[in-house]
Amino acid sequence: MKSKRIETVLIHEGYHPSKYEGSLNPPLFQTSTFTFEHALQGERRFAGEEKGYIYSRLGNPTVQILDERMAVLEQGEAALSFASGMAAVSSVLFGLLKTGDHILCSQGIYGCTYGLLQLMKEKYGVSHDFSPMDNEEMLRSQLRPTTRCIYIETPINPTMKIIDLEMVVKIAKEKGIIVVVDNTFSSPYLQQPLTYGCDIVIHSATKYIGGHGDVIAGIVVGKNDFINEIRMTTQKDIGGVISPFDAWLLLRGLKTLHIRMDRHCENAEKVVSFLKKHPQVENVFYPFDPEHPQYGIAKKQMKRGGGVLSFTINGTKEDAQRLMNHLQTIRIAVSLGDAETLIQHPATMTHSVIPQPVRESMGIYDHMLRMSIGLEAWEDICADLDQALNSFKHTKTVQS
Ligand code: LCS
Repeated sequence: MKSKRIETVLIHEGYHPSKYEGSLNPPLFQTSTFTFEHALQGERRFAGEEKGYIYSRLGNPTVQILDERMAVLEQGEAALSFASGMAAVSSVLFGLLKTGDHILCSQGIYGCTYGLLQLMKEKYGVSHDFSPMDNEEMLRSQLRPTTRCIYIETPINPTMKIIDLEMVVKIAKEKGIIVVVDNTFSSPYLQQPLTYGCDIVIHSATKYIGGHGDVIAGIVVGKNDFINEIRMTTQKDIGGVISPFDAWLLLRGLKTLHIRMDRHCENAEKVVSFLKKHPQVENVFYPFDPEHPQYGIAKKQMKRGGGVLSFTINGTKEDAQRLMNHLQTIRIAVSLGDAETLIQHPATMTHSVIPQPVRESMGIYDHMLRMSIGLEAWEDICADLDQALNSFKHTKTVQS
């Protein structure tokens, strides 16, 4: 049969009720271990001579359903779920790299991923550089003979800059470099980097995949060989596995990903047009805004612009904080992809571990705010923003 559409895959892939007493929903195998019928069965399972579960750090049926669904959603061969997005990122990087290797990274990444790169440099001798990856020439000039991995966020957290996946893959393939893409901001519904030839996709499933702000989890998708290697090394031996209950919640969240994402995008588009007209707003950053410098690339590789946007105000850091404090419906919180609209101040929150000069070279300024647009009525989100933006009207120091 022809492969199914994404909306159907989100709901059915990897599960059939007939295998589980007709249960419409995948059962939750909330167990740490699995019993063997006899000693030899245990020996065979450990030796890989017989299929079957052993211990939930090594595999669990609920988790396996999630992995199979995610692999198909990202059009990869296999997937692995983790206890957090950072467990996924670190398991991939520690699995791929060794002392002396070099990572070329998009000029902008989540604060804790930045922290991990620093740790890998200082303690394990894996170096990195940041690159805007704006064009082929620039990208080529920043590759070293030791570059083993190109690590990308697109859209970048929180600047919403876009990296051209097709261009990066073309150059990486010439040099045998592995391309890793953190696809958290788009979810597989809006962007599928493996279809452009990228090698590995990572998600903080905490965000859109879970969708309800009640799970911390991560997922990695890629080729069988790589996923098996990670399964048997950094996942098994470092041990950042997902709990069966969290996998179950993610399976529930995935069923509505398409509907939620469409609504997040529709609401974000409305908020973008509202913010762009507001006199207190300096700049708005959203991939599907025709004025976004990489609008053409975003259009090429994303279905829609997503639910996250950032903006700078005509004011100071204190004005940005005052604005946040005036909000009534919008919640002040990090994370994204939830039903609730969230606002945070990257310079003092998600990206505060990055030293200010580096942060500014990435385009993260003190008068910038990031919003994750939720599923409320867009009119209410805009009204809340409007009253909060007007709160510093008469006190602001306009930036030159
Ligand atoms: N990758 C990206 C792009 C992220 O935004 C995050 C978390 C992670 C990886 C790590 O995932 P976690 O371990 O939290 O599941 N980003 C956050 C943010 O922007 N606000 O709060 C967390």
